[in-house]
Amino acid sequence: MFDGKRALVLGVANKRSIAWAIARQLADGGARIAFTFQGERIEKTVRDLAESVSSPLVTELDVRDDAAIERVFGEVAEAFDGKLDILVHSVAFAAAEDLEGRFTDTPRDRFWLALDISAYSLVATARAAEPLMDAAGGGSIVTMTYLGGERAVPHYNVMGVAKATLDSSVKYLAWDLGQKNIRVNAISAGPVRTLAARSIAGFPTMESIVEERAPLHRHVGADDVGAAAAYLLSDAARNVTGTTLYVDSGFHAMGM
Ligand code: NAD
Ligand code: 0WE
Repeated sequence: MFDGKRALVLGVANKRSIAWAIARQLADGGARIAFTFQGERIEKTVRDLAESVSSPLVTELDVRDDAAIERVFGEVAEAFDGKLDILVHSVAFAAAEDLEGRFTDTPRDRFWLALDISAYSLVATARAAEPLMDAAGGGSIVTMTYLGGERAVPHYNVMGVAKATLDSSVKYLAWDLGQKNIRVNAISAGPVRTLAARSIAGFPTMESIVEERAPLHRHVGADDVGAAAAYLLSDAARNVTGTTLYVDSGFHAMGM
């Protein structure tokens, strides 16, 4: 499905990362995949995972850093002959203290931190990918979102505001980049047990709520998200852009 395709994947932290489930799908389909990681702490883990899919490029990227974004896309251009077909954006962060207590109490600096890392980073990386995707004759970009950007989910707080910004950015990017045959879509996943999720108090309760109330009565795994991403990133979704695909066992469809 991805034979000869060139992909860049942002947001692998370990083997449980949603980004890694997506990368495996791309690798199984025959894509070449470059990876970025954030921070020395996870460098070895990401390098080992990348090596298992014969990645040509593993490089550090903190998405807050414009100069680093420019450097990384230069490295990607070099690795892939100036072309890129696929960008996977699977990055989010809010200060741990802002994912508990009241949204009302979010201070200014940490509000902007969450939006910078979790929403603006899609705009900055899509812009950097644009010339490489243009050179490839088009491309597909997928980002990860959550229902907490549309509805108030207790404790999701400033991350919800960041996801609302991300969701809207998907639509404006889809409009701008559609001109160059670049598609931009989001996947809204139900709670998945990853590094970013496991540290959240009450996460098992969230899985139970999905199992009880969602039409399919089962919680979501990273593999489920990987399979949906494979569709959006493939030619099967050639006329799909600016949309959100829910991989949440149908939870979002319920009112009670
Ligand atoms: P994860 O911890 O495996 O991935 C989050 C990634 O964000 C990590 O790789 C981390 O290094 C990266 N990151 C954080 N700050 C960064 C920075 N400044 N620069 C570059 N990278 C940075 O967890 P995950 O659950 O796989 O999260 C991936 C995406 O999926 C996020 O956007 C998250 O909001 C979204 N999502 C997760 C769930 C869930 O329940 N796990 C549900 C819906 C959406
Ligand atoms: O997007 C997310 C979580 C993203 C996330 C996780 C962390 C944990 C560690 C962002 N920043 C941080 N910062 C840290 O210090 N999800 C969709 C998973 C999630 O997180 C929640 C949820 C769900 C679901 C937080 C509260 C309530 C529900």
